[in-house]
Amino acid sequence: MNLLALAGGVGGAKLADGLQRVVGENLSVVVNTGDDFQLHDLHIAPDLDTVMYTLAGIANRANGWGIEGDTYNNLEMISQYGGEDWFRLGDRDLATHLLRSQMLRGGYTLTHVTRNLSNALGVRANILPMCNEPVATIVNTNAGELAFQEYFVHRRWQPILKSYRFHGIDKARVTPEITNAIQNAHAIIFCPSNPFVSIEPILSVKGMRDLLKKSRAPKIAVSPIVGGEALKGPAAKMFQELGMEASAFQVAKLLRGTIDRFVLDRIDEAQAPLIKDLGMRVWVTDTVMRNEVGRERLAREICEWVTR
Ligand code: FO1
Repeated sequence: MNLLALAGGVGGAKLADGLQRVVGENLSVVVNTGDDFQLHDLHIAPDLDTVMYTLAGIANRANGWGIEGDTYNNLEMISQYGGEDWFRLGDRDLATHLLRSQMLRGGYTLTHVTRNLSNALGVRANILPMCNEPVATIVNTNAGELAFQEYFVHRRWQPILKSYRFHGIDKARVTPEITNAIQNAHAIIFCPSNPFVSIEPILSVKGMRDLLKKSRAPKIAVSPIVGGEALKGPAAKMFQELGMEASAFQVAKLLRGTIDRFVLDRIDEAQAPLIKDLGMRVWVTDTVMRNEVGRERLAREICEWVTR
């Protein structure tokens, strides 16, 4: 069975890992690149790397991002020079950014570079950046307009969000690799990633929504909001600041018209009838992936549900 997953960072990477454990190289993961930015003249792609390291089995277990056991000698030196040290690039992680930047400067696409790096790390799934063109998520907050990592990491998502936009999205196009993966997918899974700044940038790439609409594969979303709280990061806070209730039902409403099935945590079971009323089939299970066993179990349940 060919699976296509849409993912942002840590939460999405966990389910992608579960799916890879079930179908191996028959998984393609389309990853948000709106979080990408330039630092020390390097191209940093946090979500791509989080997915890549997780699928390679080398992600830092405590953070979910970065590499397990990495050291920070370069960061100490940057700090000593008075350079920008708020974004913690580990020594091993730095190699990824150096090589990626070098290959991009050499004229290779981000899709090509990502395949190269992830193959070298032994990743079985096909990790696909949402587009090859640069796209940058910009948030408008009570502290003014901020680049995404400035908001997320430097300011620890404390500014109040008013709105957001994806700079460069008008020039972004679905890649041939993504077109192929969507056309061949037997199921399309929206991982539990932030609907505003992880899933929406992917869907906003020109051609993406049309391709998804044309696909007859079941389209299943797993809620990143469980019991009114985000599994990780600012999603719940963002819902509130944008004037919406932070709930699985609200996630389903945002994705109405794009998905036809919804995976709901047991804790939110009372919302199942509301989501069914949106015209979606609902599967209630334990969605919080505490370890690798949990990731694989959830992935397997989803695969069995769609083939039933
Ligand atoms: N997140 C942090 O909260 N602090 C960091 O210092 C940090 C460094 C970092 C380095 C490489 C990388 O690939 C990711 C990193 N992240 C860090 C995570 C990341 O920027 C965010 O979690 C995502 O952009 C949101 O999906």
